[in-house]
Amino acid sequence: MPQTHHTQIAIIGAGPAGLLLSHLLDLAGISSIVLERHTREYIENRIRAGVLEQHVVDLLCETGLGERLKREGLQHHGIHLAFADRVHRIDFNALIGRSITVYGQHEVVKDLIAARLEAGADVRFSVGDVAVHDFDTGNPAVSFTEDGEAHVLNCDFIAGCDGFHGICRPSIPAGALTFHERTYPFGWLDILAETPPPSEELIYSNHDDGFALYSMRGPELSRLYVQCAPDEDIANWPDDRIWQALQTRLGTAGGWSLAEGPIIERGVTAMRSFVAEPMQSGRLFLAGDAAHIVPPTGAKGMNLAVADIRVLVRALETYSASGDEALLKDYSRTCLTRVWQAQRFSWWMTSMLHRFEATDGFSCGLQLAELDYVTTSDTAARSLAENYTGLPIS
Ligand code: FAS
Ligand code: PHB
Repeated sequence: MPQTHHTQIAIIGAGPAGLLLSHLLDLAGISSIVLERHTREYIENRIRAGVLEQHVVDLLCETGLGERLKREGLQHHGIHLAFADRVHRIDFNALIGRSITVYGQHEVVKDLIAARLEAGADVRFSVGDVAVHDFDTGNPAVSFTEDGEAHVLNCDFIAGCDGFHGICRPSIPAGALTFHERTYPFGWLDILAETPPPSEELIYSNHDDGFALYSMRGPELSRLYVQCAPDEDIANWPDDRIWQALQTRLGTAGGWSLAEGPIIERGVTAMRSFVAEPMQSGRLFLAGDAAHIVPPTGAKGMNLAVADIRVLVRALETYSASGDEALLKDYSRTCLTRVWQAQRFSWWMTSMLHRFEATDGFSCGLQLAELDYVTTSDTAARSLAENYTGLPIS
């Protein structure tokens, strides 16, 4: 017989979405259990996003998770665009008085897990066979195995925070969701290298050889990306080829230099835009990558997950306090407004900065005109700055 448990909110996935949901629900006096298939160690060392929008930093600081973020996060007031042997700085501060913070997603996850466990929360790692049931009824449940034992978790609602490859979205009956997707004819080869970044701020480079991004995780730790084939075999990229590509695509216009150093992590990420609509089915609510994916050029992935969680917490809090389901019913519509804005911005940054196979003379001209406009018109630069630092939270 499976062991049975009860909680108000069953949360599938201990990524930024699932852990932040559990944290904010706890602050609202709502119980939850988080089920994660990987080990704690694995998810705390999984290198992913690195840019936090202002509203995310504010939320983490306001809810007791800002201590290390404030100490180790790198606040940036601009980014650099390099193209056609020119460089231009988009000055967020001068344009809109806002900033971003560079702080690794895995650091946010570490802080969240530490805070959850310190609060005595029920976060279960290395669980298996997670399946969701009866979310079209008033009594949803989640079954899972732990140390070979079968368990059933009865709950009021299920939060599907299990990412793009999770089980929650595919559990929703076919036909109930509509999918909108765009794939890109390239990917990103990413490295983490023990070397100082070429600039204190991020550099986005549109180069004849392809896109490159120069980011960081600290003054001696660079996070670097080069455009590659979508199904690139990393074995085709020995260290010297990676460094050659990064040196070339950095160019000379910015007067920057990139010192080569030990590469401690590398990978290839495919690029896609994806939206599932609606983001809910009965008492199952999808949040973050479980519902939408953006190409990382706009640095929106993790920030969108946080924005979804804000909306879901407010709706669950209102329901738990008064039984009023209006905000729960409106969850998808509310989230999707911001999701589509982030999709537009991420597609625009990706289209403006990457080399497409079919880049003919005309689309090349358009790309340069786009870059020329955004670097010579304050109105256009302000729009980029507003979207990059994070559109106002409703
Ligand atoms: P996550 O994918 O982070 O978390 C989902 C969790 O659910 C995972 O821990 C997973 O193990 C767990 N899970 C899945 N199936 C399960 C099951 N059946 N049972 C139990 N648990 C299950 N964004 C950027 O802005 N910049 C970047 O550079 C960047 N790089 C990225 C690189 C990669 C390889 C990926 C995949 C994404 C990247 N992103 C980046 C986007 C990323 O930041 C996501 O938007 C963010 O992780 C979304 O957070 P979650 O929705 O919590 O999903
Ligand atoms: C990162 O630092 O990992 C990063 C920054 C900006 C992006 C994508 C990734 O657009």
